[in-house]
Amino acid sequence: AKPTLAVVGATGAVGTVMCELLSARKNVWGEIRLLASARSAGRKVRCRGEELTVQELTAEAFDGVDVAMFDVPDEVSAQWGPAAVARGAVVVDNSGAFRLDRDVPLVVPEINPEQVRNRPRGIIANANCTTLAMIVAVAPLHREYGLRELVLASYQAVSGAGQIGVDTLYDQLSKIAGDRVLGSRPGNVRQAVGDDLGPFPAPMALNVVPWAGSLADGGWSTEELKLRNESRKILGLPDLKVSATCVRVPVVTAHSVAVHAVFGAEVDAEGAREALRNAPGVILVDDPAAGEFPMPIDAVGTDPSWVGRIRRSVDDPRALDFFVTGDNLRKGAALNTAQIAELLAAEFSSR
Ligand code: 11C
Repeated sequence: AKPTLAVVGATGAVGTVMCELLSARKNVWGEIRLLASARSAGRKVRCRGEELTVQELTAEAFDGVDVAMFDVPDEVSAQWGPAAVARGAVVVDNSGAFRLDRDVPLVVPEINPEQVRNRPRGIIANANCTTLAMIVAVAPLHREYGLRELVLASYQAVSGAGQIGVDTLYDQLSKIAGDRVLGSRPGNVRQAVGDDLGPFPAPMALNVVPWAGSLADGGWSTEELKLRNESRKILGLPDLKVSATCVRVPVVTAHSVAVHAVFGAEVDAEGAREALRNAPGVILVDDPAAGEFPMPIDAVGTDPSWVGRIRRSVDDPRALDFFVTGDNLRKGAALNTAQIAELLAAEFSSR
């Protein structure tokens, strides 16, 4: 029989995309059970052509579940992930709760699919959306040239902060629409937007905010440290040097990253393009003369990471600079989770 799947957090921003993906991808699942907090229980959601009723998240709800995908905040995963395992499910968790646990593999199917079987806790982690967009493009270059260091600047969409982030940006845009003076005087935008900043520390409309996540030691943000720690774990490079600056921009969906990557060997831009042209999960969009760049407005709603602006550093023959954009709700979250879960479904079916 086909395995039973539970989707925990089915009504959130990522859960909604997950239901779209389950409708569009190969049908490898038997029953699909949608779970959410008591507040959302009873809602009807279309998934795989069926109208499913969202059930309340309880321990019993995992009875008979083979694979449970979690698209919920860290503390919800920390509590309910082990509860699902105790009921016999393998958990694929999209939160940050387990990513750096030694007994939990951090899997990107294009890079380290074999790690799926190495899951002593019964939990497999999905990386942060910014890490995922970037790492799919970095891994093939690492294989070609041997990565030593990453210097990153992100341009993160508001949907990374969930549906509340999206609603906040649209509300702010509607408040400022039509005013052609705003943005040219200090304080104007703050005044027009008002006090409702949603999940952000400053207005998002007509602005960029050099902050994502929460404050960690040394002035770093947790998001910046996730980029470092997760990249090291996924690539199996515990000593990789990574410096990141994470910035929120007024884009609805698709995170971008400007990457400066230093390798052990000399690089050339055409060789890098060739490696990326043949890489899974990557689309090369690199023709500045024709106005072709990787951009959120094109990458949104698509599966691959879009890569372009590939240049060899003028000052270091071992370094490449490039720009990558990926849909943070798809490859950055729901798609990668679905891909991992499908590896599990294949494993269960071959038993
Ligand atoms: C953001 N990347 O854009 C974050 C959201 O660790 O899964 C995802 C946080 C995480 O705000």
